[in-house]
Amino acid sequence: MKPKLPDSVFAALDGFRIEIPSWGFANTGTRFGKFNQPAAASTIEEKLSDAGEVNSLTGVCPTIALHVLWDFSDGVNSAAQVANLAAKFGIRPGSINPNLFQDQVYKFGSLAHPDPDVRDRALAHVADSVEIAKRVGSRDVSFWLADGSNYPGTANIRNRKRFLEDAFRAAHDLLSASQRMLVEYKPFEPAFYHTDIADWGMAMHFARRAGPQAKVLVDTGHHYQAQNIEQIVAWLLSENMLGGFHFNDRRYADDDLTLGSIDPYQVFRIFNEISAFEHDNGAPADIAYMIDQSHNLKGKIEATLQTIDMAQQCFAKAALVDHDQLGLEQRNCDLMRAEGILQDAFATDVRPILHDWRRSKGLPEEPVQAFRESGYLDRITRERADRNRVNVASYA
Ligand code: PSV
Ligand code: MN
Repeated sequence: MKPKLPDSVFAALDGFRIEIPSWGFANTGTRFGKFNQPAAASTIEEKLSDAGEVNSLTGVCPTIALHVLWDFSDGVNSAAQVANLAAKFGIRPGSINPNLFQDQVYKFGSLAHPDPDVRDRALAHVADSVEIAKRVGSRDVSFWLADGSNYPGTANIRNRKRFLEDAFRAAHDLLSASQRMLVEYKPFEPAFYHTDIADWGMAMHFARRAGPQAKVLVDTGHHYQAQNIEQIVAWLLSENMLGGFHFNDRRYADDDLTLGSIDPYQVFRIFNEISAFEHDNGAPADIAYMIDQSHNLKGKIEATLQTIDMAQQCFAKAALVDHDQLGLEQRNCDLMRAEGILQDAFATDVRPILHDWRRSKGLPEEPVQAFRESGYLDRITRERADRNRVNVASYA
C-alpha cells in the first residue's frame, strides 16, 4: 500500500485536541502509599500553571478537566476565580467532574444509595457541578460513580438501576442546550462484587434514558482483560453515543500507565475506528479526547507530555489508513491485504511528520526535551519542594 500524503496527517493533527486532568499534576499514589514528588502541584493555581505549561509546549491542550471537590474549594462560589486563573495560564476549564465517591456518606453509594437522603445529597452536588460548568463555560459534565457492592445479596441491583435512571434524567434536566453529560463505566474497583455502571451497555442505557445530550465516556483502563475496546468504540459511534475518552494504558486493571506504554497498537486501532467513521460520514466525530492518568513514579508533567506525543503518533498513523482501499479489501474478504493496510500504517514512523507539523505551528519538535530544557521543572521544584516535604513528614 502506498501511504497517503502527509496532508491527511496534517489535517488530522490540526483537528486533534487533548484535555488534561488537573489531578494528573497532584501527588497521588496507590492504596499502599504515596510517593510525593517535590514538584507536584497542591493548589489549583499550581495545577493550572502546569496545564498551561503542557499546552504551551504541545499547542493541543487548551482545556483542563477539573474535579469539583478537589479544584473548587468554595464550590460554585469559586467558579469565576478558577476560570480567571485558567485564563491567566492561557487555558480554559474543560470537563467538570462531580465527586460522588469521597464523602463518608457515600460508603454504600451515591446516586444509587438505598437512602433517599443520600441520593438527594448526591443530586445536590450534581446540581452544583452543572452550575459550576455553566459559570466556567464548560460543555461537559462527566459522571463516574463508585457505586456498587462488595458481597452477593447485599444490594438490590434493580432498585439501584432505577435510582440511577431517575438521577441521570434529573441531571439532564439541569443542562443548558449547549451542555452535555458523559456517563463513564468501570467493571470493578472500588466495588468488588457488582458495580452499578459496569460496562458500556449499562452506560449507554443510562445515557439514553437521561436524554439526547447524554453520551458515553470510554476510559481505556476500565475494561476486563482482552476486551475489544475498538469494537465498543465502533458500536458507540454507530449509535451516535460516543461522547469522549479518558486515555491511559493498563496491563492488569485500572493501572493509569502512560498511554500506549503497554499496547500502542490498541490505541491505533481505536483511532482507526474513529477515522473510518469520519471517512464514511464525511465529517469529524464530536468526541472529547481526555487523559485520565495520575502518575506517582514518572514525573507528572513529563508523563503527560509523553502521553500526548503517543496519542498524536497513533492518531497520525490512523490518518494514514486508506479507507476506500480498506473497504475494497474487506468486501473482497482479502484478509492479508486488509490487515496489511492497518499494519503498514501502524508500522510507519510518523515522528518526522509530527516534527514537521509542530515546526509549522512554531512548537518544539520534541515537547519532553523542550520541557527538560525550559527550566520550568527546576523553578517549580524550588517553589514547591518545601511544601511537598511537609506533606511527606505528615504521612510518616
Ligand atoms: C475512576 O477510576 C476515574 O477513571 C474517574 O474518571 C474519576 O473521575 C477519575 O478516575 C479520577 O479519580
Ligand atoms: Mn476515568
